[in-house]
Amino acid sequence: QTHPLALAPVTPPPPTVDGFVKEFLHELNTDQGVALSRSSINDQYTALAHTVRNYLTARWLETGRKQREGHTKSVAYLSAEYLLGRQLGNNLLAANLNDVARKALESCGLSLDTLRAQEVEPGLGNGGLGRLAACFIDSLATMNVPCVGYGIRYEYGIFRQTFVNGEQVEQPDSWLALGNPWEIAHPEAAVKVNFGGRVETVTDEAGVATSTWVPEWNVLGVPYNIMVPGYLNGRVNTLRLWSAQATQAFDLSIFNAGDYAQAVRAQTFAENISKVLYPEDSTPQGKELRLQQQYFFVACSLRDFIDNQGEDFDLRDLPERVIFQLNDTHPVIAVPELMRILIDERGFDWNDAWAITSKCFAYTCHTLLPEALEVWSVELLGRLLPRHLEIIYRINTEFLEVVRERWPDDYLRLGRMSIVTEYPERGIRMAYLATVAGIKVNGVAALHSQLLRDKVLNDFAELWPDKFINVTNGVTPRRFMKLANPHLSDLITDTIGTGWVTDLERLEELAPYADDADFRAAFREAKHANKIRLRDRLRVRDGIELPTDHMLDVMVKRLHEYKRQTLKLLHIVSLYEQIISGKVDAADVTPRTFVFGAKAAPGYRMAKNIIHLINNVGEVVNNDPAVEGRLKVFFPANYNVTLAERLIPAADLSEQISLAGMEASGTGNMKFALNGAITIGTDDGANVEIRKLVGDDNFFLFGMDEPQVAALGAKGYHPGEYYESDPRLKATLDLIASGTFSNGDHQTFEPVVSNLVHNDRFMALADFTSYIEAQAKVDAAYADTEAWTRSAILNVARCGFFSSDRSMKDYIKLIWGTNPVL
Ligand code: 26Q
Repeated sequence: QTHPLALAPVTPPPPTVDGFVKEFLHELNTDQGVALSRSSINDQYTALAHTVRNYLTARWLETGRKQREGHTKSVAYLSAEYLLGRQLGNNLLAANLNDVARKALESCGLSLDTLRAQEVEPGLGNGGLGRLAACFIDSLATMNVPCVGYGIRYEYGIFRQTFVNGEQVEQPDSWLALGNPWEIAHPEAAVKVNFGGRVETVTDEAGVATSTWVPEWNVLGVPYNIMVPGYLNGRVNTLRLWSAQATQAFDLSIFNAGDYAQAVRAQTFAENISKVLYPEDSTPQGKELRLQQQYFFVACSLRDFIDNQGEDFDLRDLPERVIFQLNDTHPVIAVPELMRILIDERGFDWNDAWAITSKCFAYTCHTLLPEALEVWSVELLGRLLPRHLEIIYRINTEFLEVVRERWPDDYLRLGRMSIVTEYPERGIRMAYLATVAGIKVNGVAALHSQLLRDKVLNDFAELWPDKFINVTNGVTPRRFMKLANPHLSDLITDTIGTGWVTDLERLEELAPYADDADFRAAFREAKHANKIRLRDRLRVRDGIELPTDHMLDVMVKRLHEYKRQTLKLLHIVSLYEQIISGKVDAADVTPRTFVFGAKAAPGYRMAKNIIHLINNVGEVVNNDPAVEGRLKVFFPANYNVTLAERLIPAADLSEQISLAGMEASGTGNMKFALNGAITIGTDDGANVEIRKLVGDDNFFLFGMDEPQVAALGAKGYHPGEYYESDPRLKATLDLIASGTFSNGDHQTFEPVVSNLVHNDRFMALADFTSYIEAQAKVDAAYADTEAWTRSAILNVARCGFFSSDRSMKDYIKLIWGTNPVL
């Protein structure tokens, strides 16, 4: 009774220029409902995106079918953030449609580049953690590994940053305003999520207690699917993002029925849950809505995954079907949720439920900062998720039994390890819950993993030494080399062939060419072309006139004190101070352009003050004739993935200057090295591994290492001593304090200066001298163009390890035990 044509997915015309034109015009006419002659750029962009999507659809359906029928083990990546970046260029690349699309559009009188510029990037993440999730799903698709990414479809992603008189002002990111051609909504597959209420416990004759959750309100989770195409391999995985919607029951129950208008307004209460991404990335506030978001997407995702296993699936087999990878603690509420499903909905007893649950999760930690570890207040958790709180308490009781057995009478240890803390209020330590439940706990770079074992989670590592492993982060070479840096990519491909894009260790074949003068010249030409591309972009984007004959020195990352943007700033101000005080002749200064990119969490006062200071320093330095144009400081607003793709390939120097022991890994550092920038950096995060691979001669190391930082902290750190004893540092800070960068006003930047001199938690002053000396070495090295180029090439050649494909291989081997499936 089925039409024979319906047996296979519909495929678009062959990927020829004519076929593509046909499909594109069909989309424009039927989907957008406009003729080419009357279409807007957004119509054209949307039709183009749909055309590309159509070419991928058959593969997508096929991937889904195989995954369902194959009963293979999947990775379910649970992440509150996916910082995807623009989709069009990436998907054209993955589907090998670039040339065809360009020509097809040309034949319609349209420019592919113009249409690409129309896309608003989905900024559904804060920074490194969200971008890592995006790189990982790209790699898994490219490596043919079954994976579904689960997350939240925020209506507003990370805010858009603007500057008003040098100060950060946030604008909402209405990325969906013109539609999102890459998503497919499935309202019919919505999932109900309960909240609030109470737990009823009944005890039977045998004394066995049964708990039932009687929730108070609920919302619907509507899934939106986004394609995740592998690179040229025909696999298309799925990213499933959940959007919150009100239910009927909701309107009538907690908000008074009868008042129709009020009931309709009440819908927004439910829809608030997926309204906006929280823009904090290191000091989580225990906000109720944030916990709602976490439970919302986790409950939807577990329900979805389990239901997709089919009616007669035995949940005892769940560990053979899935590993839920927890991207930081944000989705850890999934642990008690799975227990609840197994016990309350499927009738398992506690031990059987725990036997299953404790095989289904693994936990990735992304921090070392104590204030970044999530702790949920028991009061809040009990109010929002009373049954989950009860389950967490039982998990804790049984866990502490294990601890007591191993260390009888060690009460201090019991207190230290308890999932439930009593201070400063009673709370649930989500990292501990994840550690207890996870089959593995991984840090994101070798040093970070070691510090997790030795410090943050030391008690747990003593109990379960094999649970703790390292998987060093990586980045996708598809987006961050092939797409972002076509000049260098073409040069590499011309030299060693195409294989490197999916086998990045092959970049080492470039190493011999570091000694080839022609190759070095070609490499420099690519770098220069990238500076011109960047100059053109910044000109229209920000009205910035970027010199293309300067050393380009770049620091781009979230604004945080531990990352030490102020240290970079002290370097710049110091150079300036030396010129205006006549200590240095401007003509002897190496021409350098400093570029910053950084968003501050909107509530982070100090970070915002630092942004203001950077902007004002730029204003003064850029316009002072005494500098003779040899130093420029630019801070393009709203650093995002799209800008990163232009900026990183143009950079000569990569600033990775966090206080040792603070940056878990960093991933920008990897992107720069792979694009031929040389790093000036501390011995922190993945910098350690970069330096080991590229060699000391090709890396500018400075500053204290982690043990030295710890020793200085233990001894007592007094930044004022550095200020008093180093005249260059003193002159630098005094210049800022004097009001030079604030029209003579002494108050504006007083918080930054006095914090550095009197507190300086991240020891910028202690590392200042070492940093300045390393920067002098940078200048000297840059003067020898051939030697510099050689070093830059060796950075590219030796950093193949930092492909996210390698990270994924490590996860598969050390944690997941899943297999690539064709
Ligand atoms: C948590 C609760 C409430 C509100 C916000 C948050 C929250 C959100 C985002 C906490 C942390 C983040 C993001 C953290 C992050 O991006 N960490 C970075 O992860 C990268 C990938 O592993 C590392 O390379 C960086 O070193 C690390 O800082």
